Amino acid sequence: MPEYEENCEELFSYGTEIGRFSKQLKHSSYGFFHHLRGVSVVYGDINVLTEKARTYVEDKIDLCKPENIHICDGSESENRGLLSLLQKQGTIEALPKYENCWLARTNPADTARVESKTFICTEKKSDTIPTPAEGVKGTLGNWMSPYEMDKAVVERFNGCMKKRTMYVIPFSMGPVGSALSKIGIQITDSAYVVASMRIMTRIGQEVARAMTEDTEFVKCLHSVGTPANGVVDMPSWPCDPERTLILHKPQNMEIVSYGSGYGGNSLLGKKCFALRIGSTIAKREGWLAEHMLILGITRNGVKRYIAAAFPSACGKTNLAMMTPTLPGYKVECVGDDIAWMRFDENGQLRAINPENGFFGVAPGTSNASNPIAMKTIFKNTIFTNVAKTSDGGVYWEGMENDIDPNVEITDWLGKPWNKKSSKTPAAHPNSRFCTPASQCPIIDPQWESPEGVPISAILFGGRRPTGVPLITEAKNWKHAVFMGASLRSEATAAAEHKGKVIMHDPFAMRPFFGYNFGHYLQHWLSMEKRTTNLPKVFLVNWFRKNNEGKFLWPGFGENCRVLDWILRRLDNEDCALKTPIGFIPKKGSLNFNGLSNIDFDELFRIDPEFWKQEMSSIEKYFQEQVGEDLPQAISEECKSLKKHFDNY
Ligand code: GTP
Ligand code: SPV
Ligand code: MN
Repeated sequence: MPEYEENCEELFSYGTEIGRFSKQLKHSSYGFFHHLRGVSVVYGDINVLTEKARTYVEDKIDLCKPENIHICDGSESENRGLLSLLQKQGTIEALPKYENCWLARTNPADTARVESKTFICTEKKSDTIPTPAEGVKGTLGNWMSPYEMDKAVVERFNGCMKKRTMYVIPFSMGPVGSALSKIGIQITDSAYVVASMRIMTRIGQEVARAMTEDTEFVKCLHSVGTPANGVVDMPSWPCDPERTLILHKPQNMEIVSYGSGYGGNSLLGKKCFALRIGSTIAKREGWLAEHMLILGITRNGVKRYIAAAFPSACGKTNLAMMTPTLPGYKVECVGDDIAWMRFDENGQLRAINPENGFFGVAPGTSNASNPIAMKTIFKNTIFTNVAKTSDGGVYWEGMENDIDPNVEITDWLGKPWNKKSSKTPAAHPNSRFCTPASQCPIIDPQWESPEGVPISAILFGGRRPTGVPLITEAKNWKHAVFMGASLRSEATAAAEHKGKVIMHDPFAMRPFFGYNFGHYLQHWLSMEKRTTNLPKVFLVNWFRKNNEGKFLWPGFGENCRVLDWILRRLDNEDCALKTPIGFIPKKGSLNFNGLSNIDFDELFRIDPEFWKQEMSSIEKYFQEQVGEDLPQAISEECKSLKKHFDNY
């Protein structure tokens, strides 16, 4: 009994709503009070963890030395407690215009993924990245040795959670219990991360209960960190940008992330697990973990599913939720960022969305561009780094026509902002909404189907202001893999790259490969052996511009015209013209009904000068970056196309 009294004191000194909640809950549902490695468990039931999971947590307690421990159960009341704690800490504020919506402002030094600080750790460097040519800096990922990783982890994590709460989040990527799903345990010292993970993944008791001692899980350790000099710049958003590191050790199914609270750096189920670790599991098990949206499209009562890989901030969320402008079409959304796909016993490619929410780019989202997103995000949503209106709502670039013109605006940094006089954007270009997928009014009825949805076509795409046609169909599977490998796109605000340089971004996966890109290409090529029913593959480009720098294509809902052409190709309609770079629509075969001023010729012009340069760049990229690891089939595709344009 004295121990219990003492614990109540501790709970009180935990000092927050959540502490009081825990006290109530402990009396009611959790029964006895517990310690783990001498540290009090102030919330949740450690007995839900498997022996292996508990051992993992204990190890990290010894390393991080938290003040107390909170085992997440995923409940509504837990969430309310966390949100109220975050409010007290000044991390989030309420947005009273909407229902259960919140605005978080990060430290301005922590606003995007940091690719330069993201590493894969393997014994052999060549398992992680291809060997670049002499004197060339590799750009297909960063490698770290296990020795360096251990050193970096100890330097940063030893005692990093002193005076902080360690949250333990059991989570599932994919519907709980589906054979295609995978489980993770994330440890974090950020309540913002817990609240966001609760939206983005399935978390808590339900997941813990689905685990047995045999359940493998991905071990995810995260701390926002403290700068080496001990000075926290912004107490409402602690982070350590100088020493940020995002580490992955595929062999141990382990992720360690330090120093950032933002997005893909801290919501470890997303890029770290579902793509980087995921791609290594997929390679081993014979499936694909890809940076792809999944949508269903119905035409004439026939429904098909399409997956599409575009680099970060290049249109996945928008396409996944599009409102078709053509009558008779219906689009439904399965996922907007990640697809896990495998061929079933009948040779049909099937995909699941391993996520449970959308972490979507806010700027550009409006009732005109993406009305479905606008119908999704105004309840139960955490907004990060958007601007705020004086009537308790949000604002970002693109929402000009969606707000009351008389409201005052406070920018993402908390400063007054005025459209006429302010020279900086109101919302950070990588500001985002974090919102439950189930709220999407066009969420596909099959979105949580444990066996996944059948995929008929795969799209690759990027931001290419010049040269690349609106749509091109691959000639065959090898050419399709070559198309994915040659993908290039303008840099965006989703990571730290500055300016609008055209970057190579093979398969829209450059920041997300968990292993050597050459081996990844081999894996894609090998799919041909798994089925006689390969999906058709297309390259799209919504972003081609005219001489005046204006987009040639209206995009968004009008992209259904391109999907329509794709569906007709799936039906083997004779509407394609063979060109050296693949099949393009025959003139008149794209449905332009109701559209005016579309310059078909310019949208589809294949400029030999452009393609000569493009093929030189791609060949150089493959030689310099992939070298010996480039599969012969891809090098042959490249050579023959280059030769064609060299001889033009
Ligand atoms: P991540 O979440 O970073 O992976 O990004 P994403 O691929 O989901 O990109 P998203 O759909 O959020 O789009 C990013 C930006 O591209 C937004 O500002 C959109 O307005 C813009 N965009 C999307 N689709 C189109 C389009 O068809 N045409 C044009 N011009 N812009 C588009
Ligand atoms: C991306 O950058 O591709 C995203 C956002 O989807 S993040 O979760 O930060 O990776
Ligand atoms: Mn993404």
